Amino acid sequence: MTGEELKRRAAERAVSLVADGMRLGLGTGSTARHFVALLGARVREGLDVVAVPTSEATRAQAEAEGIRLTTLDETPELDLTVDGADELDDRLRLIKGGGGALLREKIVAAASRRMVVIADGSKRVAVLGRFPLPIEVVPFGLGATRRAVAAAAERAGCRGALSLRSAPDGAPFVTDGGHYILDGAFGRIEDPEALAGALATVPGVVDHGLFLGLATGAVVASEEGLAELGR
Ligand code: ABF
Repeated sequence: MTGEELKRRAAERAVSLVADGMRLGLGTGSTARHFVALLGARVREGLDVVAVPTSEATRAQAEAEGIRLTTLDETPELDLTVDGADELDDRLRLIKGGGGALLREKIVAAASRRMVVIADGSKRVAVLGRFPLPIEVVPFGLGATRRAVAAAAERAGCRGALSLRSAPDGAPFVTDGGHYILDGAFGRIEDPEALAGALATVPGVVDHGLFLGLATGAVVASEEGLAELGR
């Protein structure tokens, strides 16, 4: 089975968790894209849901699929968010933000009663950190913020290169919120809570890709079948 087929499998299972009348959060990335496409098919068959997209890319896809959209101002509490991840561990701690949408993804996940991660088996790790940690920062003061991020990470036992993410044209990648992203190649993050706490103290850091205590469940598809964690 190809990676895309595995992602689609996980997305199919997640679509079966959606019921009439639900208020949904729609994730971003190639796995979430399968979910949005499958959800669109269900909507065209008569399923009645409203949804908040976590990125402009997902908004465009959901609109094209005919999914009714809302905002967190109109609908501040959601029933279920389904989103991908770059890594997840057995305690449902995540690294997200490889696609650059981590800030909206985290706001939407935090507004949801349930957040279910969909992923192929390659995303499951024993210890987070193989995937560089995305850290969203304000462009003003970048040099100083970068030094402060490195110092904060070191206090939490994490060292490694912090690279400013680039767009395909070589300019800095700019998020939907108008911010930059530093990718922290820390290697094993032994204490994600300590790192999250340290990063939160740095002025200029808007948010980071450690999602701790937000995911309530996961559907992970591999050649062996579907593994479901949490709820
Ligand atoms: C979003 O998309 C991100 O938080 C994560 O970075 C990425 C995962 O993408 P994919 O499903 O394409 O691997 O969920």
